[in-house]
Amino acid sequence: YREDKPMVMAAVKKLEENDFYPKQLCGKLEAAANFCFEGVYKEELPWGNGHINDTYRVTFENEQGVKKHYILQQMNKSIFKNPVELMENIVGVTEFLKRKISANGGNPERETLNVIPAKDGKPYYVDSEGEYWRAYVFIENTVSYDLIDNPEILYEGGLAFGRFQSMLADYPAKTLHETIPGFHDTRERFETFKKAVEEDVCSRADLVREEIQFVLDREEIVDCFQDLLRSGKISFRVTHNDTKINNVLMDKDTKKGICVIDLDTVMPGVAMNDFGDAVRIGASTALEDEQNLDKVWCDLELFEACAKGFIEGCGGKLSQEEIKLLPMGARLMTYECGMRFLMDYIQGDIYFKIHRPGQNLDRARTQFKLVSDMEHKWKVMENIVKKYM
Ligand code: ADP
Ligand code: GN1
Ligand code: MG
Repeated sequence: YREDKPMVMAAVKKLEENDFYPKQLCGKLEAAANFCFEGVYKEELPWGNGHINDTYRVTFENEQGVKKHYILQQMNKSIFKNPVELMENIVGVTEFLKRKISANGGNPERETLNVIPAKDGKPYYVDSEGEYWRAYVFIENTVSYDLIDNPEILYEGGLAFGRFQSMLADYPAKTLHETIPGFHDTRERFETFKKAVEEDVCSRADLVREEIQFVLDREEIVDCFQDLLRSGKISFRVTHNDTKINNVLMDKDTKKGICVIDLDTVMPGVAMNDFGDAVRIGASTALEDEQNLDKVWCDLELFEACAKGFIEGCGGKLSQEEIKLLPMGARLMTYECGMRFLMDYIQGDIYFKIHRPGQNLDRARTQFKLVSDMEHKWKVMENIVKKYM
C-alpha cells in the first residue's frame, strides 16, 4: 500500500467488504498512510510489552531502497478520555526536553521521544473508526527490560528517570492537562477498590478474599504522601508517573539509559512515586506475572542501585525528606499497583491487557509478595537511602 490516502482508503474499503482482514489491520494501514513517514509502506510488527496502548513498529522504504522504522501507536481511548489534550501534553514536554537536551550537548532525536505529525499537521490521526493514532521516531539499537538482574543496568534506569524529573523541574506545570484524574491518589484508589469488591460484578471476590484482606489491612499507608503534601513537608513536582522499568530504553551495546518513553501520564506528582514504580519491577527478582511466588522478592542490591541512580539523576533537587521517603515510594507504588491489578481481576479484566486468564491475579500476587518482603526489609531499605542523604 502506497502512502497516498485515496488508494489506501480504497484498499481498506475493499478489504472490509470482503471481510478479508480484521478491522484492526485496516485501522493500522489507514493510520500508517496518514503520517509523515518517508517512502512506501513495507510491514508492521506488534512491538513491546505495554499494558495500555497498541504499539507497532512500522517499516517504510524510500526510493533508494533504504528502510526506516517508526513507532505507530493506537492510543487507548477508554483509558485516556481526551487524546487531543494528551497529545498537547506530549508535544509540550518533548519540545521542552529537546531544547534542554540540545543545550546540554545531547542528541534530541535519541534522548527523548520525537512526535511525527500526521499529514494534516496534527500530532495525531483519527481513523475512520474514530480511533486515535500517534507516531514517534523509532529509537534504534535500544532494548527495554521487563526483568533486570544486573544492578548496573538498574542504576542506569534509576538515573534516566531521575534525570527526566530533574530536566522537567522548571516545566510550567500549570499547562499540563490531567490525563487520568487522581492517577496516584492512593486514597481514592482504595475507596474505588472497596466499591468494586462490594459490587463484585463477576462474582470473583470470594476467590480472592486473602488478597482483598491484604489490601484492606494496609489502609494506614494510603494517605501518607497526601498528608505530607497537605502539611507542606513535600511538594508536587512534574513527574512521569509510570516509571515501569520497560519505559526507559537502554542502549543495546552500552546498556546506558537512553530515553524515557511512555509520557502519557506526565503530570504534577510526587518524586518518591517515580522512584517507587521503578523499584517495583526493577528490583524484583521475577517477572510481574510470575506464578511461583517463591521466586519473587525485592533484591536489596538492586534496590540500592536504583536509589543511587535516581538520586544522582535528580541532580541534588530532592530534599532530605524526599530521599528519606524513597522506601515508602517503593512500598506504596507496589501496593497501589497490586490493588489495581486485583481490582481489574475482580471487575473482569477491563483495564490492563491480559494474555491469559488469571494474569491480573498473578500480577496482583507478585506485587503483594513484594510489599510483604519490603516490610520485612524495611529498616535495611531506610538505611540504604540514608547513605545518600
Ligand atoms: P504502553 O503505554 O502500552 O506501555 P509504550 O509507549 O510504553 O506503551 O510502548 C510500548 C513499548 O514499545 C515500550 O516498552 C518499548 O519497548 C517500545 N517503544 C515505545 N516507543 C518506542 C520508540 N520511540 N522507539 C523504540 N521503542 C519504543
Ligand atoms: C501500565 O503502560 P504501561 O504498561 O507502561 C500502567 C501503569 C502500571 C503498569 C503496571 C496508564 O503501564 O500505571 O503501573 O501498567 N499505565 C497506566 O505494569 O495505567
Ligand atoms: Mg509502557
